[in-house]
Amino acid sequence: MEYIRQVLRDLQIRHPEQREFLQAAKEVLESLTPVMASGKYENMGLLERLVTPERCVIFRVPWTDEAGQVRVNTGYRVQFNSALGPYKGGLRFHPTVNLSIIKFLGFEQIFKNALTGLPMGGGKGGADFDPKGKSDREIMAFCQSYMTELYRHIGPDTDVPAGDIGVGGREIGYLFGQYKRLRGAFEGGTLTGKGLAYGGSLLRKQATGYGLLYLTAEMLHHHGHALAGKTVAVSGAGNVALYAMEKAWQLGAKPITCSDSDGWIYDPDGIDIALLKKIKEEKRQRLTAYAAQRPGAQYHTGKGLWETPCEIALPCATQNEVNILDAEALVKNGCIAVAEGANMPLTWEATGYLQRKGVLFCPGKAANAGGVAVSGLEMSQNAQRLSWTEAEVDAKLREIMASIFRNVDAAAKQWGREGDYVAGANIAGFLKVAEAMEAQGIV
Ligand code: NDP
Ligand code: 2IT
Repeated sequence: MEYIRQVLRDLQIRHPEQREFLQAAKEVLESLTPVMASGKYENMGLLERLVTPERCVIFRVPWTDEAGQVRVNTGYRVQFNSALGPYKGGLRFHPTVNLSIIKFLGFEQIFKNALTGLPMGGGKGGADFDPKGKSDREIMAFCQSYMTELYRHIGPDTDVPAGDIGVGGREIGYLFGQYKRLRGAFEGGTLTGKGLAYGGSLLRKQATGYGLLYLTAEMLHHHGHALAGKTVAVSGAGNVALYAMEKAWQLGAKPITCSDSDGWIYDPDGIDIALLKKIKEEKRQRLTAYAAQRPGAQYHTGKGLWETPCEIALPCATQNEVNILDAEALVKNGCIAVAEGANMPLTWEATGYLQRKGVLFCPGKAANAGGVAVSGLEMSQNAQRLSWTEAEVDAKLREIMASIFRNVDAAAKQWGREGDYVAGANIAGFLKVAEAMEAQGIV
């Protein structure tokens, strides 16, 4: 399709250094071929508008470390698309953060948020700050400085940030405190992932991992398999991975691996969630501490996790962590389903390989949408000044994940790509955003 090729070529020429963003744009646009046939989107420049953020804010974040030394990081907020609602998406604090990473995440978020069925546009932000090894006071100093610039760009009806890698409950607390102080008002709906004591939603912390398992169970069931009894390889040991493993156990499956950026754990008895929570959430230790306290668990440095035989693989750490060699190992060892807990954890080649080999594959924008969905529910509760019970939020999360799977499956069928959930998710998300953009005119 010439129009799609043209838009991708122009992007490549304008932003040759934005590798991750180009990868995400290519994956989405190439799967839109069937819906571009009418030619109407080309005339209205819809794809050109879609791949161009409405606004990118880049700013200096100065802070002082424990030694009294002033340090400077770069902060970002990309407000990508507001056709469906206020910009919505997390903040990532990690030394690898740059404009390409934030644009790829913001771009994915547009379609993910559309799939939830809730009124949220797409955005993402963060900083190249490394929270590892920092004291609580240093984290607070950084968060306060970051918010001192960001606060003028966000609000419950404009842009609503939340967590992502390196940003959890502690960071959201410090960010919210500074926002409230600068605004001079308690505007709960400006940030999600807040603590339960000050306007957070029950189950937001668990939502991405739990939602991933609800969707995986739906996908397996639809293809005649059960989740119960399956062996599950999980990567990462952060927010998404932890609660994916917890829900896997609850649904009768057995998670046997997890990882951090130094190495990975193989635990033949299944990962001990209580121990892992203590190590990661309470003590902020490395996975070597898990191996030291868990008889039978093996610790391996570096990569190699995907060589572990498993029936289901759930990559929950970071982008491009599963390459073609990993995908080949998964297929060789009998893996039947892969669902992305992280954003874009599979390379383009790895995704294509799994699909050709008949492995069930669900992309992150559908599989990990439970987190932002419960963020949307947190916004609703804040607007109502009410808190829903855990059972209410869980029932809504289950229904949202089931409906995402139904819509993605139906779109794939309708557009001649049955079983291709990459195409299904991209097309279903795109059509909703495109309809809203068309209705709102050339903006
Ligand atoms: P956390 O910071 O809680 O955990 C991240 C985990 O991934 C850690 O174990 C970390 O190891 C590992 N990791 C991070 N970067 C790298 C890297 N470059 N190489 C190897 N391992 C790495 O983040 P989350 O669990 O919140 O996020 C994980 C993924 O899920 C991300 O892709 C995020 O975008 C996505 N996601 C998160 C949602 C949420 O609600 N939090 C919602 C939807 C998607 P280490 O400690 O060594 O850095
Ligand atoms: O990638 C994601 O969907 C998130 N990090 C969660 C975003 C949110 O606003 O809850």
